[in-house]
Amino acid sequence: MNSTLSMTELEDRVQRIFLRAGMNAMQAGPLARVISAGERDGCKSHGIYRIEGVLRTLKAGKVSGTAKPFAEGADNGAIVRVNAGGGFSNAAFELGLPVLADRARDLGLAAMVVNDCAHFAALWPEVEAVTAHGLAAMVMCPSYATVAPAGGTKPLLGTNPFAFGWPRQGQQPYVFDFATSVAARGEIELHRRAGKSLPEGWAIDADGQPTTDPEAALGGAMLPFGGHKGSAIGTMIELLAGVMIGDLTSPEVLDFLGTTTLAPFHGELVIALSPERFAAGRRGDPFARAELLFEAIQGQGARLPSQRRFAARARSQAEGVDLTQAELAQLDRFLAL
Ligand code: NDP
Ligand code: PYC
Repeated sequence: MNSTLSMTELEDRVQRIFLRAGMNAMQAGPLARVISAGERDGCKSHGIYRIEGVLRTLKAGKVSGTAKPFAEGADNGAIVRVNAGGGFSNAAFELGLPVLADRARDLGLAAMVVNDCAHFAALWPEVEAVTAHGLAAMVMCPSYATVAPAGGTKPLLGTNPFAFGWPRQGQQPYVFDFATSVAARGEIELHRRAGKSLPEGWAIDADGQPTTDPEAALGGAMLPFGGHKGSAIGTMIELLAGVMIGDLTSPEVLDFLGTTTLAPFHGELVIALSPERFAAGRRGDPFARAELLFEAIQGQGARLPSQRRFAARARSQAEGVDLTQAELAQLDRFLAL
């Protein structure tokens, strides 16, 4: 039988787990919010299942639970740089967001570089936060070498998520957010825990042969989505959000950690764009024109990305977040540590 918790109860419980583990409020608060939001929106691969990995990473000394992110560089240019101080990316993002939004409005576009962070989270909370400022957004980061390049057989690229958001007046933004592998690694781990086979085409085993066995997939390599196309986008993310920002690429992250059981440690790139400034009055209001496109998509019976998530959110907000007894017991166990 399942039980429901209100968002406040869930966030409070998750935050207390992290505070008990020695984290400061600056780290624990944003982490509790992002993990609880994952449960609220029906994104189990980045919900409370991630708590265990956070605690493991803290214990292994591969992230600082007491870090205080700080701004780096003092010019007023388009690049806003935040150093996470070895903590989680989420606190650094929250620190840099107001400056990023101001700069993007002033200049037409701005980018936030987050360096030296542990990063395990979904990117849509960040994309949504930028769109709340009336700006379009792109967010990307590497992870650790777990994905074979198209035509290859060994893990090299990360599952490298890419997210995009477009603000909409009076309704939820247009947002997509996905791994550039066929599936996020979290999905493979959840299949393993549930004793379920993977769909075909997700992974290869250590000998480079296709596999539907989650265990063999975790020991082999995941595959990029869309063959050479996903492989190239994954590589672009290594270049822009690894090499270009002076931070680790996915193979370097794996060398640094020596395992994929801890949260990856690298950087992140957040780009904010002002649609009004780019359109500069040509062909009318860009937001109104975007609505025509969304209507045409839905007019064909297709759904917009994030519609499922927003519906799950509305349900959770009305009825509470649904958790199994096993999940609740796990939260209690973490609280008793
Ligand atoms: P999914 O394949 O579950 O979803 C990808 C996106 O596509 C979502 O925005 C989803 O919207 C949308 N979508 C799904 N089906 C349809 C459809 N039929 N029509 C229109 N849109 C659709 O994502 P992944 O498993 O690839 O990634 C899950 C999460 O993992 C992401 O949030 C990502 O940020 C995170 N991740 C994080 C990593 C990290 O290193 N921090 C690494 C890899 C992944 P909806 O949600 O509404 O279904
Ligand atoms: O689900 O692929 C994933 C992932 C990697 C790092 C954080 N999430």
